[in-house]
Amino acid sequence: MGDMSKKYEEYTITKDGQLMLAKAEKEQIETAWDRLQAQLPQCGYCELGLSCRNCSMGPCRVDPFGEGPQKGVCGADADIIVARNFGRMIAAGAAAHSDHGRDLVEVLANVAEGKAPGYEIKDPEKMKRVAAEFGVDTKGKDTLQIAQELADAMQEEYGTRKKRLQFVSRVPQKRLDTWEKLGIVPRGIDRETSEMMHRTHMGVDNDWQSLLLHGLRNALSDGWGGSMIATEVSDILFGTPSPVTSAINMGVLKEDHVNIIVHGHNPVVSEMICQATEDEDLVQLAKDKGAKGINLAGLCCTGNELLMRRGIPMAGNHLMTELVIVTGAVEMILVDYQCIMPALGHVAKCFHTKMISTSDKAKFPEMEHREFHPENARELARELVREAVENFERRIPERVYIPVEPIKTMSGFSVEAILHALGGTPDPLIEAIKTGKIRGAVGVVGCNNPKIKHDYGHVTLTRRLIENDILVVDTGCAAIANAKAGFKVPEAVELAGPGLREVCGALGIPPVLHVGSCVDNVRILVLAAALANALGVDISDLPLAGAAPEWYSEKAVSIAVYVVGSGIFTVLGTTPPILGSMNVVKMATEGLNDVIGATLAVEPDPEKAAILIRRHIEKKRAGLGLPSIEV
Ligand code: SF4
Ligand code: MSK
Repeated sequence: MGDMSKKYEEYTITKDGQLMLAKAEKEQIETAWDRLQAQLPQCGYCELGLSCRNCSMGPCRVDPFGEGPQKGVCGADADIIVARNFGRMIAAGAAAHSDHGRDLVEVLANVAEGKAPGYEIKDPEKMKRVAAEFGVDTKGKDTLQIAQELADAMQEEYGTRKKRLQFVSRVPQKRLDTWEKLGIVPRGIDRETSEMMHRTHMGVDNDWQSLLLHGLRNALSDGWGGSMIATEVSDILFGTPSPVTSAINMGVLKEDHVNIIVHGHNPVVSEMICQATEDEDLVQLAKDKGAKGINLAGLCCTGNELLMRRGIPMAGNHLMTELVIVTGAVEMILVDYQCIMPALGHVAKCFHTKMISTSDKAKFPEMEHREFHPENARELARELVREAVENFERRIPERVYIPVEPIKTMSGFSVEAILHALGGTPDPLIEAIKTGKIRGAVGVVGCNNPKIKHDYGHVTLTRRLIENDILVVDTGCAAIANAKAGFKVPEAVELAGPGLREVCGALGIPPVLHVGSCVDNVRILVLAAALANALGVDISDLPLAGAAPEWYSEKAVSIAVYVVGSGIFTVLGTTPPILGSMNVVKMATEGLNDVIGATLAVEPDPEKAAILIRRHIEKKRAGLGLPSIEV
């Protein structure tokens, strides 16, 4: 496979990816890269955001060269069409994260009612803290009673009756003042998404600026609402992460074990699968079938959830999800929702791998649907693990190819864990920033996209940042890329600049901290708010930035917009479909600075993105009166 894999160096920087792409080619298995080629050239109107199909007078398009039509049938021009399309991307992303949060709140309520065997409250102390924020009186009440009242209060967040979301109380006052002045304080989680869909219906909001403002509010209802609920309730139910060591890349699959993989985003199913793989009778069954045991691994953000909390090994990120099946070593993949390519079932058909969909809202071609609910989760998880074990006999050993050895990685850096590592307060971090040992911090987040060389954007940007004494916190598929590159072990401080090396070395932590899955980007917001409050400044004054070098999903758009709305400059590696409107582009990349104190930038080259970010960080340092350098 070695020679054949050379040509795939253009597709991915990862050895396992290159080798598996070569195997896929040899076995004539189609991947996302092949399908991208088949799509080229992609529609230019859509790329620019200039096509609209919001009603049946259309579909319409606006000619970017000024020669063809300049307005849709209804009269919408380029600015309106681009802003409406962008707004709908935000709404879809916010809806995905927030509905994920709602599912967790429902499990919390079921636990409280005793209807979720196998689930429990793993972090009652955190639950009490969050309950207090929601005004739940915890005195004299037992854990389940508090869980019920907190679940009820959280469900209220989704509706329309409130004037502002509860977690807005975590926002520094100066930031909140800005939101109030602009009228973008998020009210109800579903309300803001629903209002975006209303505004973008034909004949409603036809002012591109007002559409963009609501885009900010909608995204903030995700960041400080739905996603924040998802993260906090996951911690309450499954435990708040603390540092843990594990392994990563396709080498985590084991030739002599039954391999089961969980993929998607919501830990509700995977936590139960994890428990079942440890059941002694099922492990014994695996041994009876000739395997040495049961090996559980993760993909994408469901994998991140298990890695963060339980140190379960991680097989790969978004673009590795098809290739992992091509190893021929996987007995079963269980998916929940989000980022699951509908191609997976077709790839699995070429192997013995069983594909199982588990969510009532996410069904896929060529997958067997076995629906999980809190009441049946424990039993169904056992049933499915048993079936995976039985499937081991169908594996064809000659087709098995596990291409690399795993890499060590450290994970589990929740805000609580970071503060603990710092000795209980953010002061040492603030001190290191003040002296310039750490120049600033950057969240490197987001997906893979076959339009960008796989993992190249994440790894190159992160490498340049840490070399220049900038602490990186990462989530999602970016976090997986950086772990595969070896950045997440304490020894990786050797790759960092002298200041960051000294600080991380003294604390025994890597220079790149894994803070979780996509919804866990809110941990970065919470940390940023804590730093701003400690310094008595706005988040936008801090030497911070965000980056999504290889993003593809609508959720990433919502994240980018709520990060900017929270005051953090953010660089995107792929261009969002807004280039058809210079007004929207100028507002996003310049004008927002006066409005909200932060902007978006687009820079596909991660080397240049690193320079942009370093300049921004030095500018913010100078603004705070801290020593700064020329970049
Ligand atoms: Fe065309 Fe306007 Fe209908 Fe969009 S809303 S499809 S621009 S007529
Ligand atoms: S899984 S949203 S590809 S980060 Fe969260 Fe990865 Fe992006 Fe999905």
